[in-house]
Amino acid sequence: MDILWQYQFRIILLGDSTVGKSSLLKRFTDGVYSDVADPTVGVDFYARSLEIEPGVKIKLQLWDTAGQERFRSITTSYYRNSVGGLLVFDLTNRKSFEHVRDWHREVSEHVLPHRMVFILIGHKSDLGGDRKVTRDEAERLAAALGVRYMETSAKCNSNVDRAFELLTRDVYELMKAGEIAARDGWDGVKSGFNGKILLPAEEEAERERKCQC
Ligand SMILES: Nc1nc2c(ncn2[C@@H]2O[C@H](COP(=O)(O)OP(=O)(O)O)[C@@H](O)[C@H]2O)c(=O)[nH]1
Ligand SMILES: [Mg+2]
Repeated sequence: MDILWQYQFRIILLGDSTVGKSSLLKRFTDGVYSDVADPTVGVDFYARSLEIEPGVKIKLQLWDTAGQERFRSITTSYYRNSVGGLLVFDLTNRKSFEHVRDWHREVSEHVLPHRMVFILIGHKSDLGGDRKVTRDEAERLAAALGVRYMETSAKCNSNVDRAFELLTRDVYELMKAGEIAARDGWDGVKSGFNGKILLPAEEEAERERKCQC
């Protein structure tokens, strides 16, 4: 049963509209894909747990930016309360690739003095014939930004799990090294240990108890 977690990481998806952010999330959390994604229907966040090493389960809270992709329309707290981000572009859409630097700059500025861990995602790799961005130039951008690069397809379920796992692992390693830590008033990383491991139901009760004060 999927009830215990030691840490929760809050991760956001960034990138232009229609690059495939919601499709990536649906594939990763529900295992489904639809060619007729409706941009107006979406949930705020998705969740899935990963066992990052034996006995260490990390709950990922994955936030979608449905309808807010217009540059600078996303609120600062949305960035600030996240520990990781997938910078997504569409391999068949040159403009979406050119905007990656803008997304990266926008977010990095807002989370200062803290840092966000990113992974660059070239998405829709199944549409190889329509490719407008080479792997080489995407890798060069990733190197310039100091992040990993991965090509994914939600349609063919290629590299989707792997991309989320790699990002999670990077955050986890930085946390183990003490470079990222849970802080009061910050939702990026939460620890399930509070002397004991809380079950979700207990957490709920705990929150309700606090609210009555
Ligand atoms: N060929 C292909 N199309 C995709 C893939 N992922 C998403 N799409 C399509 O791209 C369009 C936009 O996807 P969506 O997830 O809504 O993008 P968002 O606006 O970034 O959330 C939809 O028609 C999807 O079906 C993929 O991996 N391959
Ligand atoms: Mg969407």
